[in-house]
This record gives sequence, C-alpha cells and structure tokens, in this order.
Amino acid sequence: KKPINLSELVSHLEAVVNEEKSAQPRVMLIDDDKELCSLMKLELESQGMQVSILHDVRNIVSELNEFRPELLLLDMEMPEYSGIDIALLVRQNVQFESLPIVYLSAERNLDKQTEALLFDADDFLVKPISNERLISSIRSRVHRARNLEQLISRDGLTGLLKHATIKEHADRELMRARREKTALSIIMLDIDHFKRVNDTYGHSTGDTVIASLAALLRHRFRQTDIVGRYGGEEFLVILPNTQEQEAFKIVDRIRIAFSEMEFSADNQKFSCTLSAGCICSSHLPDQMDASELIETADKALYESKRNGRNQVST
Ligand code: GH3
Ligand code: MG
Ligand code: MG
Ligand code: MG
Ligand code: MG
Repeated sequence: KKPINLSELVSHLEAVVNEEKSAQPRVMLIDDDKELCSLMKLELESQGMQVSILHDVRNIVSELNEFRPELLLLDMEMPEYSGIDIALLVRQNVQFESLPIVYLSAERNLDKQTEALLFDADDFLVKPISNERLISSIRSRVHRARNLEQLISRDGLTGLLKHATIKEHADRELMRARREKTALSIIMLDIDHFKRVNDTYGHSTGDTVIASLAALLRHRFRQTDIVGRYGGEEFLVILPNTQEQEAFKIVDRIRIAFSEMEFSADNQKFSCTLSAGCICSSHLPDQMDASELIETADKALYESKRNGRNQVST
C-alpha cells in the first residue's frame, strides 16, 4: 500500500478550499450606514461570500483592483458622493466595464430609480430588503457576469485566456510579486514548424494539435498558474511564486510529454514538438515592466528556435 504523503494531502485540501472559496461571489459594499454595512457583511459571509466594505470612496480604484469584486452593492445617497457619482467613476475604468453594479437604496420613486439605472448600473434594490432576496439577486447577477466574462476573456478553440486578458494578468501578478517580494516566472511556448502541420494535414488538424497542447498545459500547470493563448500556436504562462529552475522543470516535462503525443490525419500518424523560453523576474532588473518581461521570455524562445527547436531556454 502506498503511504499517505502528508504534504500532498495538505496541498490537495488547500486546493479544494481555495476552489470552493473562488466559487463564491466576491462582493464590495459601499454605504454610509456603517451599521447596515456590517450587518450585510455578516449575512453575506454566513452564506460563504467574500465581502469587503469600502470605507473611503477616494480609494475606490485601488480597492477595486486589490479586492477584484464581482459585484458592487451601492447606496444611492451618501454625504460626499451619490451612488451615481460612484458608478460613473467606476465605469471610467475600462477594466470594470462589465462589473455588475446594483443600487441598494430607500428610494421608492420609480423615476429616480430609472434615472439611476441610466448611469450604467444593472439593478435597483429597494431597502429594506429580505436577506433571501438580496442573496438570490447577488448570486444570479454574479453567475451571469461570470458566463459573460468567460465568453469575453477566453479563446474559443482552447478555452484559455485571450491575448489581452493574459497581459492584464501579467501586469497584476508582476505588481503583486514586487509587493510581496516573491519570484514571478514567465514562459513563452511555440509549436515548432507548425506551418508544415497545416500544409501537410490541413488547417482543422492543425486546430486539433493546438487544442491538444492547450489541454496538456491546463492539466500540467498548477491551479495558481495562469495560462493563455498568446497568438495562433503560441502560449504564455505566468507562474506566481516560482523560481526559474522550477518553472524550467515543469515546462521541460511538458515539452517531452507534447513530443510524445501522437496525432493522426488521413490514416497517417505524426507528432509535433515545441520550443519555449523561460524567464524569472528575480533575475531581471526591477524597473522592467510586464511587457518587457514577456519580450525577454520571447527572446529566450527565439534562442530555443535558433538552437534547433524542441528545447527550453532560460
Ligand atoms: P517555428 O518553428 O519557427 O515556430 O515555425 P512555424 O511554422 O510554427 O512558424 P510560424 O510561427 O511563423 O507559423 C505559425 C503558423 O500557425 C502560421 C499560421 O498559419 C498558423 N496558425 C495560426 N493560428 C492558427 C490556428 O488557429 N489554427 C491553425 N490550424 N493554424 C494556425
Ligand atoms: Mg445612505
Ligand atoms: Mg511556430
Ligand atoms: Mg508562432
Ligand atoms: Mg536567463
């Protein structure tokens, strides 16, 4: 019998807990009524949701970036700013374009409610409201927003993050790595001589190869790694909290696994290889931004191509 490996078990349990947590909506509350805020926070948290109260509206953009809420619950009337002011402020930032905003207000006047909704909000709930109604409203809004987000940010063929989305992640993760003084690794991968695959077996077989590599990447990288389709047959992976050597080992195993995959078209069997470049923020100057890190990974990838392909360079 195989002995139980305690650290594997612990990391498995952590992954389960994290997954459960991330399945729950993250909600940000903005209301000048502190007592009501605390009560709602308790209630929503008792349903498993993650809740943050915004205390100072002047910090809204940084707090939104930090907490990444999936829904904003917004009071209409506050001493310094109105709910509409805040909704407008939020929508000025393109990254919050699709964030659901729900007003929660004692305003019963229908004209006023309608007017408020004109300013880019999604719903209007009238206080007092039952906990059941509030919770079901939050859940359904967040569910729908996630589906839309999925459609917008994921690539259709592979289900991986699209180019623009993975770049946003790179910016954010680099900021976090610098703040927390951890290492961030970035990997760029590209299928070798892919034009030949298309030319020999056809474009749709080429698509199958791309989708198969994407599935391999999804399975082999960890839950915390971020995988995107950077271009046609080119992939970008962001590995938070990872040293270059560790990243290298993972991607080199993937390189081998990919070269061992067998594809078939017109009764012919064939296989493919990939090349990769792997870099780590801790080996590079602090002033480099995420785009420059990606460029450096791309240079390492080019190095692999130049040296004969089917290899990983650092
Ligand atoms: P190298 O080893 O130097 O990377 O050679 P390569 O042939 O892979 O070179 P390159 O990156 O220039 O060619 C990539 C090809 O991938 C060109 C393009 O027609 C094809 N491609 C891009 N996107 C897709 C796609 O979604 N499906 C398919 N089937 N082919 C694609
Ligand atoms: Mg108020
Ligand atoms: Mg290629
Ligand atoms: Mg390419
Ligand atoms: Mg290097």
